[in-house]
Amino acid sequence: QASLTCKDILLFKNLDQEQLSQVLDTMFERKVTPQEHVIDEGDDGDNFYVIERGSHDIVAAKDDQSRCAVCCDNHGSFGELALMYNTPRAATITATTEGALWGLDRVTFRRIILKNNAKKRKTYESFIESVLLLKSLEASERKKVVDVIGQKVYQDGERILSQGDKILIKHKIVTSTEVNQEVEIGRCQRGQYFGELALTTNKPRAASAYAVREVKCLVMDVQAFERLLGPCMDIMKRNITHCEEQLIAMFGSSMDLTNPGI
Ligand code: 1OR
Repeated sequence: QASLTCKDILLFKNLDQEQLSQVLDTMFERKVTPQEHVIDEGDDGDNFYVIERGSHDIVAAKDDQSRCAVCCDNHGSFGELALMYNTPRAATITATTEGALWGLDRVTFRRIILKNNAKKRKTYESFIESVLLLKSLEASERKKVVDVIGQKVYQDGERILSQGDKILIKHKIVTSTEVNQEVEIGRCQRGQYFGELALTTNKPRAASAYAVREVKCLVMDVQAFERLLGPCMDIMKRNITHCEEQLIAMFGSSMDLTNPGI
């Protein structure tokens, strides 16, 4: 069923009940077979797709010679960029197995999802402006960041992220110095962030984070961020000195970044 498959789709998260029902009612099923091109780079955008099952290759031309490719297994979505920003398709998507997709047409996507996103932008724009990590982005890029964040609330004491987790933030940050013993290393306040280290370095989480009282986080979907703005690392590199200062403040030395000691 479309509703089950779509429950974790970020772009649907801010919809109210009525909007969500409208979207789900409009979605149609599309079966795909191996080697079928679901989307061709450069085409105009017709539909947004949510994956019910099946694997897909996603290939985007980086420059004249090089391409970058990822594969997508049994979950996730694609085809939002052309519809959101009125741009040609940014990648070619080919089914590699038999599969099924839920499609949403451009008109409904723009009428409901985009309208909702405009509201979300108004709510978060000034907050995003204040986040240091995103200062290296251009203003137009920062606007787009709002499109790839969702909101999540954590209760007092709840673990927000775990040390050692392979990829994937607000208050207390804890690291272990001895086996199984956690020591508080700092607290984050409004406008600060955490969790970016594992994104830019591809290392396991260097520390755990727990909520102190109720905490409201804006959570950024890394994959969506990368699709939209290019690999995180390249973006963060624009601001590398600032990043390093932060790391040194957090860990004592930037060496710990490459070897979190887990
Ligand atoms: P679209 O409407 O442009 C192609 O149609 C879709 O592929 C695109 O929306 C995204 O949903 C999805 N770069 C661009 N588009 C991507 C990427 C991507 N991944 C998935 N899509 N990159 C990943 C590697 C191919 C490049 C990241 C730097």
